[in-house]
Amino acid sequence: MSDLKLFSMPSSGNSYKVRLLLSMLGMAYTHIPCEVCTPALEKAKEDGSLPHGKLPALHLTDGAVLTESSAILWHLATGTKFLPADPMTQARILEWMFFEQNRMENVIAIRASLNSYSHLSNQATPERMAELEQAGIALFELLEKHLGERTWMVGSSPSIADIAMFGYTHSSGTRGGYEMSPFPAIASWCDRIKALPDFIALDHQP
Ligand SMILES: N[C@@H](CCC(=O)N[C@@H](CS)C(=O)NCC(=O)O)C(=O)O
Repeated sequence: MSDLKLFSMPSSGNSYKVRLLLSMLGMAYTHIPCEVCTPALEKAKEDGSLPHGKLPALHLTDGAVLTESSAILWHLATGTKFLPADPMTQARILEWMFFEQNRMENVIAIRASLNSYSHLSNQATPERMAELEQAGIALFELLEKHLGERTWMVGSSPSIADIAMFGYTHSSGTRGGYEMSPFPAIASWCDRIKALPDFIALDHQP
């Protein structure tokens, strides 16, 4: 049996989701940081540590390797308070996790990447940024309505739906360049997540 090992990108929301849950679960692991455009990332790709060529990748103690942040969150949260056993609650959690990957990530995370990674700046044309801004605002309006009516994304306690949705949403203003003041329910929800025990910020490195 080897240690639990996480290959993760320090600046990435998808990797952050996994680091955040591991912290909240109090799980010990070895962190292998692989930042974008660094030799560490190239090495991890070349030596087979990233079966799909992407981060995060969790190397389990039995040698299995799990990729895709949502699958990793689901695996780690199984049997914990972050993934209640009730089937309808689980379906709702999946609903938001798919929403995050299919609707949010390709707008919010892309705008943040174009805004903050210098190697992508040539793709950050005014037209593309404006298009992503409008698409993001429509998503935040939807999320604002949802969170205006409840405390957590699903049910009455924080779950991996909150962690998945928080991964990029929390830094939409600072990294994505979105004006977030019209969305107070989203801000309050972010504050509730930040107040949870063993919360860590994106830039906290294990
Ligand atoms: N849907 C995947 C996305 C994985 C992904 O695209 N990871 C990016 C960072 S957010 C990555 O590995 N980029 C490095 C590269 O493509 O070379 C997940 O949620 O894990």
